[in-house]
Amino acid sequence: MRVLPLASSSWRLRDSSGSAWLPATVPGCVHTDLLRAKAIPDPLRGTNEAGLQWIDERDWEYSAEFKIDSEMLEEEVVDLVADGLDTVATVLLNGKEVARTENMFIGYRWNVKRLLRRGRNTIRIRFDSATRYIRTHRKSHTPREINDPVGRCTVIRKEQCQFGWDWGPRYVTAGIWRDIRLEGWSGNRFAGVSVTQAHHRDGSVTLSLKHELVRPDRRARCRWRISTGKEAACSGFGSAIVIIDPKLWWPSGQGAQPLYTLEVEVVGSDGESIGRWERRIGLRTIALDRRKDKWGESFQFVVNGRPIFAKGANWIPAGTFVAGLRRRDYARDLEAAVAANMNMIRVWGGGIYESEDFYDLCDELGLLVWQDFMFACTLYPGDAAFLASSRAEADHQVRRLRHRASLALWCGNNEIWSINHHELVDPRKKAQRRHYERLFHRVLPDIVERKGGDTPYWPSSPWRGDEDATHSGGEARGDSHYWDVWHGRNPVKEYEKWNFRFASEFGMQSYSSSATQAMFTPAGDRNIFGSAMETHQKNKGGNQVILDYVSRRYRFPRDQDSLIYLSQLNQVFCIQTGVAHYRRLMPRCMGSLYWQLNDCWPVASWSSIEFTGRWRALHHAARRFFAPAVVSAHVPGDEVFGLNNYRKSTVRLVHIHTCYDRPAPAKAVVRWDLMHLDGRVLQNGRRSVVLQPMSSVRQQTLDLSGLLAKFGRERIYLRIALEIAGKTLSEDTVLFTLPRFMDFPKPRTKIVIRTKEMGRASVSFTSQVLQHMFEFDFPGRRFAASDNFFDLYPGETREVDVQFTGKVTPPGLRGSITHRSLADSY
Ligand code: BMA
Repeated sequence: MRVLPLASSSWRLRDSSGSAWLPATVPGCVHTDLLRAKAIPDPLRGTNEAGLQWIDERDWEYSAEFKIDSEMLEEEVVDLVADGLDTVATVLLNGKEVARTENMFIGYRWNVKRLLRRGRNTIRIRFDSATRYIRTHRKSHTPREINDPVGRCTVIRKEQCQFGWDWGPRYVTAGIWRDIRLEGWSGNRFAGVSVTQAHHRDGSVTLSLKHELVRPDRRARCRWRISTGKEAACSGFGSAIVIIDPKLWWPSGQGAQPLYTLEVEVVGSDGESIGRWERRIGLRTIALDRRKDKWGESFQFVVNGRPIFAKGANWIPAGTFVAGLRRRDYARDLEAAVAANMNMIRVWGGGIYESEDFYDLCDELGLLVWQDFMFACTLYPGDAAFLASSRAEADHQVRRLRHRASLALWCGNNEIWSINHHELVDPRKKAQRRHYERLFHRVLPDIVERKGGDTPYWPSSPWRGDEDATHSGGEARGDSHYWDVWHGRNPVKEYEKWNFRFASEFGMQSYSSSATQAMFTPAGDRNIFGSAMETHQKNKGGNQVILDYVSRRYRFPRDQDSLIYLSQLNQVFCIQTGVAHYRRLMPRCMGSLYWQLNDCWPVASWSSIEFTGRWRALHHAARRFFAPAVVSAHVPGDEVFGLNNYRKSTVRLVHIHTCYDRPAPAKAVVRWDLMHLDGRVLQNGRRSVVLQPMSSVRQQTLDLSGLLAKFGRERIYLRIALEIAGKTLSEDTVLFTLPRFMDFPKPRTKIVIRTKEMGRASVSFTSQVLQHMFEFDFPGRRFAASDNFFDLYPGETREVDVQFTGKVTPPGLRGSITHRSLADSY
């Protein structure tokens, strides 16, 4: 195979109506090219979004010249290979049309030999306006819109959140968004290998290789070589590889992630090599285990025979413009996911099938991937052309990703069933149901079954395996999205009302830090109801919802920075309530993926990592509540407000639970201290326990009715902790009333800063009183801290490691450190 890269040619771009040519980047897109050429202001800044909507009304043209030598032309076939064209493209070589495309997610390949000539050639790709395509195609498809403010984005196979989402801007872009090249070959072409694994009782593994050739050759054979990099490689001939002593791949927290490099060469019946294929694979089995049990039907991922409680979050595209995102862009957030003790990421269906870098990282880090097909929320058309295009897309993506160690599930779509359930079961709307079923119950599962190796398929998220879309259905089977808290504005306690089998979405918004807001608007323009901030709050009424939940729990903030801080504390409170509940439910519930891990621009959103990479309070908390060994409290009852604001509390008992998901048992100590805000210990206790793998145990129940009555629920708190080998691995603070009713003493903090080598510092904090959700910052500096947003207990010193980018000195750090806790917010 002879390859001529085209992405590195010098590309130019112009508006097809004949504007001047601008330099272009491939892979890239129109918006980022225009920005680079200073032809538009920064799309992520201020209110620029509204003024840049003209871009998608135009047609755009990319052009480049390249040289071809005679050797390439001596090949029998020369394919033009485009891994991604976004989206309505006409491809021309030397002025002749090669093809037209209308699906961003298909990798295309056309034999263009007859159009090429030795020496200079020209390639031109014209992108027609996708919004015009939408206006002129499938006019009869007019579904109820869920996210697209203009409408009908589901008629085109293009990244759906480009059309606007409740956390992202509307930038309908165009461009060559993945690699493009020429591939010359003769005789035959080796198109890929499907590798399936059989894990035997004796521990050995057999890999079965099924090679795919463009021209059938029944006598073609595989020559293979497999190595881990550490041990001597093994090689052989044939379609089966037996590995006697396999090093198994595990999700993070369950074991190591050894990856084997598998090289396969296919030798044709003429004895000539047809081509080579090389990928990294992991030896593991992954099953979605759905078996009848006492609650209904299980929904759990089983890896190498071991049920895994899925801990993680939902992934959206890592940028507003996805072309050209690099490994380091993905590494930042995926490494942060693992640092927060996650083991699963759900690639949500309104974005893109991610790049190889993304899945490389998931394989290396041990992040299981729940992979949606890219269909989300709104109903899709079902005409033959649409289905054929979706089939080709699925075929391309399944074959591209099937060897991935991390790939745990293919899921048909995001929420189309649950959101449109009423229409889909409506007997008067049979065609819609038919279209839905064809795509998600026939076309996609068929491809996964035939081409996807061992990866399971699940038609939608959420889905129950039948028509039931109720919460109680999710208590028996399938996966659930729970949005009664946030969208439904229900009390946060209602997370505990439902015993879901698998919680694949639930979320609470907060504001990005002011450091991240500075990316899009100056300090003087950050009033949350002003237009810059509202442009960066996409959920309709989102600000009101944040304020609503914040005001239920906290005092009126003294300034906007305090509001941002409180919005983040509230987000922690909500998601922690949910996750702790789902983990306590184990093994009935076997997964908890919150909405959402990351952002695609600086915005108020449900994410735990801001667009700049800064961790919101939630991400620090996630590291704690997803830890392998945790202690958590279940406090039944609630504080309720009756007529005329009369307040009553039914809180009395505290159940202290441990949840543990490491593979080996551990001896531990559960401790509790009932504290008065003035520092007195009112009652305490400890209990030695043995934590069994995959266990959730109620270890202790305290009846605090007497002490609550005696000291007042506003003045006491319970501190719970879990120790293993003398080290506190998990701790938490339980409050018995809303924090706004508590008189947290005004704190003073002693800070000691010691710098170490290479921009590292250790910072220790001591306070004489409880400081709830203590946060520190070094404004203007970039740093990563081993912890933040924690409770600082009276008389104790908390030491935190901080890694700065750049040199630091103790006086410099002392001069810039800021800190606060809840008592400073009002
Ligand atoms: C879920 C997702 C997204 C959405 C999020 C927040 O339902 O699937 O479509 O962005 O909620 O509303």
